[in-house]
Amino acid sequence: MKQFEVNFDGLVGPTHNYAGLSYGNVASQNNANAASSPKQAAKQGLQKMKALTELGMVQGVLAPQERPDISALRRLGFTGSDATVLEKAAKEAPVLFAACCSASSMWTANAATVSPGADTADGRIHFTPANLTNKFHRSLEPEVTGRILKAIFSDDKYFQHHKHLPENEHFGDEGAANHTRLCRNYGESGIEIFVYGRYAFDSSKPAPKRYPARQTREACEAVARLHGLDNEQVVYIQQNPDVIDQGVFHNDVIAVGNQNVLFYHEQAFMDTQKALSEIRQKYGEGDLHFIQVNTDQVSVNDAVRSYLFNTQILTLPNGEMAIIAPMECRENNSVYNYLSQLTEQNTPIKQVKYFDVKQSMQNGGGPACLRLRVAMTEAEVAAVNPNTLLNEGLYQRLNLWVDKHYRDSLTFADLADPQLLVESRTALDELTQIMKLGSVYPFQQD
Ligand code: SUG
Repeated sequence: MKQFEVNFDGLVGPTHNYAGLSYGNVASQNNANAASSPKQAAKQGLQKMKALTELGMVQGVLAPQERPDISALRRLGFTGSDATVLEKAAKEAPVLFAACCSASSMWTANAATVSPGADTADGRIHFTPANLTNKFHRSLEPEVTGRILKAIFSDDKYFQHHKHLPENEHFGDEGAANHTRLCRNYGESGIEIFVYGRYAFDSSKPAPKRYPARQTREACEAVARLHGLDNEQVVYIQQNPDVIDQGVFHNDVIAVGNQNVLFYHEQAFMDTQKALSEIRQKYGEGDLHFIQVNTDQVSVNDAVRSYLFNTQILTLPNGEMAIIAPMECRENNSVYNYLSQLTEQNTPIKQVKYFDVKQSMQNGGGPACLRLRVAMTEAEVAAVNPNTLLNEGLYQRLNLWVDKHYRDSLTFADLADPQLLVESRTALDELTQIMKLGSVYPFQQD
């Protein structure tokens, strides 16, 4: 039986913009109010997806969410026609309004935590959408994320869906961005690593001082319980609070794993030696590569600016691994030098490919933020909604769809344009038909 890791990338939505909504995410704050290009953003994402299929990978697509989120604005007390709601909210509460317009669902590493069938008690793939409670604009995502996941992974013989954790900071959960899995083969049981920023119910434990820790230990434990994971196969690691304070708002900004490789920065974790020895002991027999990048090779600041660790490590069909990196890694000298010598070392990583995902990077989303990994067997892949798996035909169709519906440029003032709401809904309605998702959006259900 063949086994795959399928990357489900978020298709960038038509309202992609820079609103400076993510305190603690340096890029989001630095680019606040810059003009964005939704069209370019969506195309950059599609190009990366297409390139991965050309490398022989199975590539999936996750649909964006409905924005502006009129139902959220109504829930917050804005009334009248949709156009009036937009106008009043933009004028009276511009920050709230911007939050309700964010296309942040594009970063599907935050869509959910996924445990493959080889790890779970009932042998099915388990999904828990992330509640994303720490940021208001992101907390609007989990309900529709759950619906989209169910429309893609609908066969309950293979797939089990849970509701997102309680919507409270105590259970702050950011999904796969703080979760990685090590294994020999994708279809064999592996070690699931959950990384958290703080304990919610014990304030005596270390926590960052400047920026928020979005993920709690208690949330990680709840997800592991829901997924029926064996404690002997789970490792919980606390993120180093000092790096959160330097802009590492998710673990996937400072560490990434794939199969028998864990690639991480020296300062990523609170107690690195303890974590590594627990991983080694639980992993058992077999080659395991801990690739540690030291501060004198690449500083935390350079890692955050280049997104060296927000790279995708892929196992190619020939068994070698490749790193999918953002162009920013090529432009940073220390990072580029590091990556150039890495492929010469005795590790499975043999090549680095650079991609332009600048539109996303400017909001703090690199290649790894844009994808949700699902390790699957051939039978499970066959049970996925086939209209969400990228092939030449879907790629062409989605490109034409973007050309037809997306704007070249967007500023804050444009977000209140009632025509943008019409354009977005028209686009999404057509998308649900292309991808055969059914009526997943609130506007399709009213
Ligand atoms: O949650 N940025 C996202 C970036 C998410 C990156 N994901 C991972 N690391 N996996 C966030 O901070 C910025 C939106 C704005 O400012 O307009 C934003 O939501």
